[in-house]
Amino acid sequence: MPAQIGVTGLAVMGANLARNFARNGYTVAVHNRSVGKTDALLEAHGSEGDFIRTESLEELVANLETPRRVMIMVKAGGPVDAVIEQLIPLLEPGDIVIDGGNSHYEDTRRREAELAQHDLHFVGVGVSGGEEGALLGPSIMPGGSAESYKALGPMLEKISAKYNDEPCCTWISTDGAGHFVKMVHNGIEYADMQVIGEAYDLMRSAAGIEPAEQSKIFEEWMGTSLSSFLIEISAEVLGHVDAATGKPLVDVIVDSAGQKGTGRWTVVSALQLGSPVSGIAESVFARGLSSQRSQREQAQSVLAGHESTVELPENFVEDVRQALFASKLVSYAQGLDMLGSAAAEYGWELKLDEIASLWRAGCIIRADLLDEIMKAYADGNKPENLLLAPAFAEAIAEAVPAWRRVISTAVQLGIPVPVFSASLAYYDGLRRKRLPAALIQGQRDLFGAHTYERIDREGTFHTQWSGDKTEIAAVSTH
Ligand code: NBP
Repeated sequence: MPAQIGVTGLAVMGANLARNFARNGYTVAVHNRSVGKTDALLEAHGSEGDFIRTESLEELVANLETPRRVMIMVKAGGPVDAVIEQLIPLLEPGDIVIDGGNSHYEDTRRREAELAQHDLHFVGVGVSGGEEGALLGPSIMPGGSAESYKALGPMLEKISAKYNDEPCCTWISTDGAGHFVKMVHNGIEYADMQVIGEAYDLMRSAAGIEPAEQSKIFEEWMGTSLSSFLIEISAEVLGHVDAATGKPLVDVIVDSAGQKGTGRWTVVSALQLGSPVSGIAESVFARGLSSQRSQREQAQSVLAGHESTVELPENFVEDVRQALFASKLVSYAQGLDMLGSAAAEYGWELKLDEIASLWRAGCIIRADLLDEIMKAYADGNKPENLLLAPAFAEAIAEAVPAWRRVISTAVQLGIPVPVFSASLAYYDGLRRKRLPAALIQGQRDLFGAHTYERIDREGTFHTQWSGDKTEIAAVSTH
């Protein structure tokens, strides 16, 4: 029997996805550049379902039913292009090439256009959930043509994570939309992790609450609007004692956070789109700062702090919880707003309620909050910003007093809370009647004749700064 899908690239992600397809009843043809990985997979897990062992891409393709579905799970970047190049002459019009790796969405857009010239479908699929998700059910964000989804979607939905029996997989939109949404998901993940880190640091450094006790606090927070996978695992990490030293594990881990690049991609894309994802950006920068160990070491003795003593409010822990919740909401609002900007730029029809629904299981940012986000965008509701949806405007308003208190405390004590602060600045910036951008427009007009608009008249204007300072109507040079 021919296979319904072929997977090439059997390192950890490809092998686990292949097993997931096989465990769900599909016949899977498997291939890896070096045959050792194929044999290792079949030896260890060949009994889990129907696999067809192949040694070349020719053999892989020859074993597939039509339209052929070939999933590429090799290292992102050049290797994906190399495999595509080898596949093109082997395939026929209507066949579907799927890239389930962490590819940049611009690469996916380019590849989709190239393969369309050969009448081949190219589907960039965002897959979230790491190794375990790939095996047991990831959150899946497929792009590509709607037509290709008809032949591929049901299979992806079957192997995806389920939330109340609903698959965490739906067609996102054309070309690179799936990889774009996955990328923004990762940006939100960075911010979500950082705000939890800031909450921990505040409770530890300002209130002296030890990790073991914080673990219990985080467990309690699982019963609140913060309930999420990241809060749950934070409780576990904070409660873990290092066997070698008897200290809390968090105290013996080097405080430099790594990154693989998708958070950075989110911020670069946001800058290109003019999308103000300040909280997400600060979370990426915070990881960067944490990694500058030499500078940090020197700064400890060189840079003065001048911290003040602060009397903590009685309900400091609850204040921190509210500040964390509000900052987290802003991260989601910024990420979703960025999706809106990308949709306008690339002509994607992104349904934000469906996207929120995909993230409810299988992925790192799964959280109860996503149900509420879905509701905010359901029934044709299109708040321009998540924070403008009535339920969220109300929820964040309740947290604002605590949010301000917590950030003031952090500033007085010299505890950096970059995402808490950037998120509050975003919130205040959004709601403020007048911004100093008016002065910036004046400056730009003075030094570069960039012109400005007036609040009381249509048109574009320029003040003749180096002349008699009268105002003239001008053609915009923006
Ligand atoms: P890797 O990213 O480590 O890539 C290893 C695979 O690429 C091997 O099968 C290797 O073949 C193959 N390969 C390379 Br390298 N160059 C090749 C080439 N020129 N031609 C053909 N094959 C080539 O694998 P991974 O960690 O399983 O990740 C796969 C994808 O999934 C990546 O895009 C990664 O970023 C993404 N990923 C996602 C998550 C997630 O949570 N969503 C987690 C981890 C990874 P060989 O065995 O012959 O060397």
